[in-house]
Amino acid sequence: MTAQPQLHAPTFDYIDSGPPPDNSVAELMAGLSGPRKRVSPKYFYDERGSELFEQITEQPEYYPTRTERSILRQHCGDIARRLGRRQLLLEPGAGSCEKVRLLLDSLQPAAYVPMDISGEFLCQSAQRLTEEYPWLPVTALRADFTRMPALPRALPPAPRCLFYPGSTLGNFTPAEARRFLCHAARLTGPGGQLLLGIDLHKDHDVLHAAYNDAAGVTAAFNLNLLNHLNRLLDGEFDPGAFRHVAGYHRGRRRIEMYLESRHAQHVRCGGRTVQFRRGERILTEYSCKYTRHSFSRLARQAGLAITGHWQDDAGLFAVFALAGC
Ligand code: AVJ
Repeated sequence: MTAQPQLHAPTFDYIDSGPPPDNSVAELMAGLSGPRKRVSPKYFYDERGSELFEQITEQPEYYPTRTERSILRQHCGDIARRLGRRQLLLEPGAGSCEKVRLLLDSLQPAAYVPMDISGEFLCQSAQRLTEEYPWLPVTALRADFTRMPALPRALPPAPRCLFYPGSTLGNFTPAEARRFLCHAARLTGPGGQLLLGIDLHKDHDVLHAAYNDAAGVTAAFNLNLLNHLNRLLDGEFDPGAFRHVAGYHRGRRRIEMYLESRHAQHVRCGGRTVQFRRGERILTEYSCKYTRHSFSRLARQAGLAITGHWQDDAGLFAVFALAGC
């Protein structure tokens, strides 16, 4: 057991950079009115959606979360050697701050900065973490990382490392992912590093099953989006009139998830009527999969080089360390 730094009064700080401008109604109606209807996957995560996602991670077919955890648990010592200790550890979209626990004892960060747009949930999760790790200064930041120009000046001066687990980068198209990596590199600054969880390209059937679990939890997660839209848009979506569709696009190496209209219908929402043809789809999520080669190419395009790579024996998932090149 590595020596714990001097215990001192746990320092917990919560910085609320204010709610991001709420243009969700305009954004949603624009997506529902276009020729190819789409809704951002961020709208999956209302309270029920977050619960359903936790259930997805327990399904036998959905391997990413448990595989990433086993990689972090098994290689935390080597990861800490590669990244170095006493870093300022940043985590966008930290939510429950679950995964970082697997690294804290090895990484011994100088401080931890979980960020998330859902302030309350983040604050509770971060405070719980402070109680369990009294030696770790925690500054929880309510912010939309993708819109954040700079980090608060109040943070301790230490080399920065950005932790982005769960293959959440996969929700971005490669162009958006490149922009995200450039933004992350800018915020971590010179000498900064990134540690990312990336789901790997693999056998079609394994991927198909992971997004079409036998228990139907992913289908419920996808359909629950319509309940969330009804609340946000004062809408009349009937989840029963849509069906869950998820398939792997081999050419583009991504899972494409849709809600498909079972019959022609008119839906009132956002003060307007949206028409659906029978079989018409709403794109709800891309989940891009990478190979080591395709990910290193993406990283290079963002001015980053792979400095560390850890994956499970079956080659299902990988954790990459990156630094500016
Ligand atoms: C949280 C975005 C990584 O794409 O695998 C799980 C979300 N969607 N099942 C993923 C998700 C359907 C998940 N990410």
